[in-house]
Amino acid sequence: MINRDRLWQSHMEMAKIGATPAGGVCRLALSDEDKVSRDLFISWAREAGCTIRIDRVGNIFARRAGTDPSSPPVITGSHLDTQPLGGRFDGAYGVLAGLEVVRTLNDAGTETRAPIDIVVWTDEEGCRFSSKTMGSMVFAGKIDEDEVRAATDPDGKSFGAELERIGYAGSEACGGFPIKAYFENHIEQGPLLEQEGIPVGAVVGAQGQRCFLVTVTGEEGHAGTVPMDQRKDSFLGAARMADAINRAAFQFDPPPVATVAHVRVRPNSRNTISGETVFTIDSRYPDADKLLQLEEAMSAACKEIADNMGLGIEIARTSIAAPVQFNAGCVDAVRRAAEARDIPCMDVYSGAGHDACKIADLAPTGMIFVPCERGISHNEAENATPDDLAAGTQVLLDVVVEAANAD
Ligand code: HGY
Ligand code: MN
Ligand code: MN
Repeated sequence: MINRDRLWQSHMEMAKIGATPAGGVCRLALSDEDKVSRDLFISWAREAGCTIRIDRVGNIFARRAGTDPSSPPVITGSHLDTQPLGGRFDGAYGVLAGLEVVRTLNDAGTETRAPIDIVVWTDEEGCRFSSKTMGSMVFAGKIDEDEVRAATDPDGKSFGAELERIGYAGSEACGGFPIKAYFENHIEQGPLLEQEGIPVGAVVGAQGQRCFLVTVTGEEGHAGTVPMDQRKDSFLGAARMADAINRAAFQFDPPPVATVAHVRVRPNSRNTISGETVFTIDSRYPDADKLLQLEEAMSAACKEIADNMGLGIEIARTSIAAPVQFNAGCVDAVRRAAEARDIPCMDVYSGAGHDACKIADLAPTGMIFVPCERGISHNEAENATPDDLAAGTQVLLDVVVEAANAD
C-alpha cells in the first residue's frame, strides 16, 4: 500500500518552493523556483535509488531499474512548473505520485520487469514562453527543439538561455525511444469528481485546442486632446473583440471555452491613447470541426471591429491540438485497478490539456484524475485531500506494475 502521509508530506515540502502569501505557488518554467523544485525532486529520486537522465530541453527522467533492462520503460509523471498564481497540486501531484509508487515498491522489495521512469516535463503551463507543454511536445517530435530554445519571455529572455542558466540543458536526445506505457496522475481541475463524491477518475480523453496571438494596431495620441470620434484606440478595439469572442462561443450549444487573458498594451500610459494592444485567445472544444468554425467566427468578428474602427489587425495561430482519446486498454486498466481496490471510479473527460495528450501518439497512454476542492485550479486556493491523492496513487501503482510486468 502506498504511504498516504509520506505522499502528503512530499506535497507540502514541494509547495514551500515558490510559495505565495495566499497559500499558492509560483514556479514559472525555468525560473529559480523551477530549478529548486527540480533539484528537490532529483534528490528524492536519487534517495529512492533512481538514476537520472536529462534531455536537451530539460525533461527529467528518474529511472527505477527493471529486471529486464532491455525492456522499454513504463513512464509516469507530470510537471513542476506552475501558473503565476498557481496551486500546490497542479502538476506536482503527478510527479509526486510517481515518486510514491517507486518509494512503495522499494519498501516492499518489489521488482518489475520493465524499468519505471518518473518524468518531469519542462514548461507544461506555457505561461512564461509562447506555448504550453513545450517539453513533452519536443519529446514527441511535435515542435522543433531549436524553435523552442529561441522562444522568449516578455522580458526577452530565451528558453535556451534560461535552461542553461538553471543548469538543466541536458545532453540526452529528446525522445526517440520506445515506451511501454505512459500514465499521468493529475487533479481534475473541474468539479465533477467532487460533486459525485468519487475519488478516482479514469480519463477517457481531452478536448482539442486552438490558440492565437492577436495584434491590434491603432495610433498613440494625447488622452486630453484627441476628440473621441477621431481616435484609433487599439485597447478599445481589443476590448470589443474580447466581447465578440465571448459571444461567438455562445453560438454553439454547449459553448466551447474561449478565453482572452494575456494582454499587453503599448505604451500602457495613463494619458496616452494605446497605439498597440496584443492579446491571446485560448479556445477549446471536444469537436475539432466546431472548434474550426469558432476560429472562423472569432476571426471574422475581430476583423469587422478593426475595419469599423480604422485599426490594423493581425491574428497569428500559436497552437493547435486535436482532441485526444486515451488508449482504451489504459483507461480500462485504471477502471480495473480501482475496482480491485474497492475504490469508486468513474470515467471523466479532461477540459484541461496535459503532457499525456502529447504522449498519446507515442505510446499507450492513460490518466488518473482525483478531485480538487470546488474544481478550482490555476488559483492559489487549489486544494485536494490526502485520502484522494492516496487513492489515485494506489491505482497508479497497480496500473504501472501491471504494465511493467506485461508481455
Ligand atoms: O492549460 C492547460 O490546460 C493546462 O492546465 N496547463
Ligand atoms: Mn497541469
Ligand atoms: Mn495547469
